[in-house]
Amino acid sequence: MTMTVRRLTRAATAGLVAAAALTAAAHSAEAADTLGSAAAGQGRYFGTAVAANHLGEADYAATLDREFSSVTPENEMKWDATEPSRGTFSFGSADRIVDHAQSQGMDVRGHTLVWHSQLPSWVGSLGASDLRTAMNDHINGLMGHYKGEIHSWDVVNEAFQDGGSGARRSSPFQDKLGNGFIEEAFRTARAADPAAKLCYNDYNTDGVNAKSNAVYDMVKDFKSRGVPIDCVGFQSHFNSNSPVPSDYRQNLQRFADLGVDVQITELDIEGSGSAQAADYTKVVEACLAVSRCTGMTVWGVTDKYSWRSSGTPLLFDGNYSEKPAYDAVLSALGGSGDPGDPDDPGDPGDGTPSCTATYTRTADWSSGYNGQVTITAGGEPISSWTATVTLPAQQSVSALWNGTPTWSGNVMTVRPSWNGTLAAGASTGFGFTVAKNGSDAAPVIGTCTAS
Ligand code: 9MR
Repeated sequence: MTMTVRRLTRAATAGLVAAAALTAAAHSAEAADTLGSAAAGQGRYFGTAVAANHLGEADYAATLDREFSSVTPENEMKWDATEPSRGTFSFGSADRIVDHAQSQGMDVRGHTLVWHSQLPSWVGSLGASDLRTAMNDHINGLMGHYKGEIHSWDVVNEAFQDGGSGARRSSPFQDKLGNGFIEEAFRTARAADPAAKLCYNDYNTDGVNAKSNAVYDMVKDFKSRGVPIDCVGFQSHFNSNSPVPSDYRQNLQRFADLGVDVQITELDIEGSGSAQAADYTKVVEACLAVSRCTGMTVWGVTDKYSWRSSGTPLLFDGNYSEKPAYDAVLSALGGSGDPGDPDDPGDPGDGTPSCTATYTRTADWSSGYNGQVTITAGGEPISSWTATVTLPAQQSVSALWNGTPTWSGNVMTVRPSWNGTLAAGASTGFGFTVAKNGSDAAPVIGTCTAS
């Protein structure tokens, strides 16, 4: 796929995008019983980070589509994913997310154009003049491809050091181009897509501290000199070492007072139960108290795929059940969902047997591999389950244990052998051995259904 062709294709679908957005707006007026619709009632978006490789999982997509009004590709728009070698752009995974979001009428946050991490090594090896050209080419390549389709771009990410100094972080951009690289990136970005909001995004800037002071000074300077900047993103990754700051609202407000929007861009809070719920409430209330806080994004749909999965920092557990934190956020947004309401999808007691299926490759050798599918019951006990495994065409299964397979072409449907009955939230699984026959690709696991 060449960039030019895809750019034309994307522009040609703009009419469809507008139509989808209208559908979503109509939907949100109906009932404020999801995060997205409740936030819309407050004039805000409520988004999540999304990974393209989970969009095929039915429960993941159903939760995403039901609850969220904005998405941020978690990794798919980063430099290593989009320009792995100089001048060769690859947009496949990012396009899948953007297409999915548009089909659901969701906004898209672009993340991220200039960042020291997930940066291919070729960038770091360029001399200053080449690096400047490469940075601007990268911004133009991404923003051109998605022109008119991105609500806000994180133009520059994490350019300041942690700790007390408020200094710039060392990176190829900082070290070779100096402080001016941020300004240059924003100017290039404005010209590339004048409709997109241009954000600076960082972490540990959520309260008033040396690092947020340094970002504040930069934004103030940009505003006074007419450097184009529209928004500041506060990542908001919280845990016991880095709790929700007591001056969070005050910090958001002082940035807003500079004349930029503020957004909570990567929210997650490690913990569980009512303590986690109370922390989420603080965050939502802080955003709602600042009129220029235009929206919130949590950094993932479900705890099981979080970058900090052991800290269970998100709103849905590994079975896509709503956690107390979910109910707290919905309620803080003024939503009408009832905590633990058995009629709410995903709440325990909703009377609907459900399950999820997750896959791992447990052993690997040159001619084959072992796969394991873990089946986990949702909020109700179940007496049986069915999962599908679609194998790449060349591959064949030579053994299967703890399950009973039936075949249709290369799709293997697996039902329990002895292990159909599961308590709510309990897990079992089946395993299988695959002959690769020249293909090392992973199988695709379909929706788990339960009775
Ligand atoms: O969640 C992302 C994870 O899947 C990646 O492995 C990681 C690699 O750097 O990046 C994570 O997302 C980061 C985001 O892009 C920028 N802010 C911090 C996020 C958490 O590390």
